[in-house]
Amino acid sequence: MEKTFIMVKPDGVQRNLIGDIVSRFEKKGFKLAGGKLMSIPNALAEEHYGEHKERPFFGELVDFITSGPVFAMVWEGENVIATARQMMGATKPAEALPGTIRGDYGITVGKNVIHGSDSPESAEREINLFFDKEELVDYDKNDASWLY
Ligand code: RTP
Ligand code: MG
Repeated sequence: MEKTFIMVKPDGVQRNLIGDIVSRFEKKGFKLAGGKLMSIPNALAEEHYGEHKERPFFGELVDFITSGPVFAMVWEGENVIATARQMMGATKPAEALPGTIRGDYGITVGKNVIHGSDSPESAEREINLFFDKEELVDYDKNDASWLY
């Protein structure tokens, strides 16, 4: 099943949005395969955002993402990569529609609350960057004999 890497950025953690964001993905129906609160070391931030190395905002981006804890997650489900990007909304919160995470909670592009992988290739790369194999949990959700 398809998996994607989702991360509540430092602004989202500081603003107590972890629960809301986890809840949106749960209610949508996706399955949580891994999650942890962590501080991102500088080298990991630079590797994660490697595609933006030449951009003028690269330094700011790395400084911000390492400025406080993030909540890193792996979510699983049909079309989860593209659907998560829809749920996040446009990169610039001013362009993100109401009802999306950035549309509801963000104001500026530098502090846009959430990261999500933008393709199958980046999802695989980012999951491997942030999670060890044994940190991902493979389990069923359909054995509900004990649910009322
Ligand atoms: P992300 O990687 O964080 O999920 O965001 P994204 O795909 O929607 O946007 P991307 O183009 O990958 O940019 C990565 C992050 O860089 C910051 N940014 N700042 N100052 C600027 O003009 C600018 N442009 C982009 C944003 O925080 C964006 O999420
Ligand atoms: Mg991106």
